[in-house]
Amino acid sequence: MITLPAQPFETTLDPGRTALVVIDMQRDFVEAGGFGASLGNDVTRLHGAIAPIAALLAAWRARGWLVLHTRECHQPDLSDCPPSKRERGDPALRIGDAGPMGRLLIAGEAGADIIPALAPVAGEWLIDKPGKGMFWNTCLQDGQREGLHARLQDAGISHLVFTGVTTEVCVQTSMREANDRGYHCVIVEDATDSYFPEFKRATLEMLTAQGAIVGWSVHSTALLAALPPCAAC
Ligand code: TIU
Repeated sequence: MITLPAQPFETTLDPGRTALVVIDMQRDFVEAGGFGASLGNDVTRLHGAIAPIAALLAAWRARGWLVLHTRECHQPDLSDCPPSKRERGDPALRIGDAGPMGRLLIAGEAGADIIPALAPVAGEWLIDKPGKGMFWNTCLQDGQREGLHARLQDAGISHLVFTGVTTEVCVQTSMREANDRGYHCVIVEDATDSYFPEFKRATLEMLTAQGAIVGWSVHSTALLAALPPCAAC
């Protein structure tokens, strides 16, 4: 087992049974002209997470460990986008409207792609999700709604390391869903970001409070230093 100097106390990861999860590092959230910007957000606030995620991806790839990327996006006919989601608030553009990177949050459009710096490579899982959490309505197989959990179980995954954006929305929802399914969850504090720094800080505190009620947090440098050496490193 790998020992991590985490918050709120030391924890462990099981090498080979730990997947790196990269939540929604899509152009629609990170770049100008996308969904995040349409909600009135300053997308540059998310850019600090890119380099730590890239370093973690390199470490996982060098060891041959599983990597999952998620994308929040909808079908072109919006059949998986409930009106309650599309009609919310007063954005400059709504989900499915045409923007500079194509239709917002629609699968197949340029804005829905993962940013080039963190693009998935062969063998990594790419999970399209219509909600904020990565387990709901993803990896549908034979009409079963819990496909991702079954796939992770089949792959022998027991521990999940969370990164990506935004901390309090899709990362937190996914980590909570995973915790309820029995995964040992760790969030990497500098590899996640929010448009609202105070929300990020509060989320990290609430996830780890009460004796790691949802899981642990760790800095990427401490995580990388704790990983076992490998031939390709
Ligand atoms: N708006 C916001 O902070 N986030 C989202 O809508 N989705 C994700 O967090 N990916």
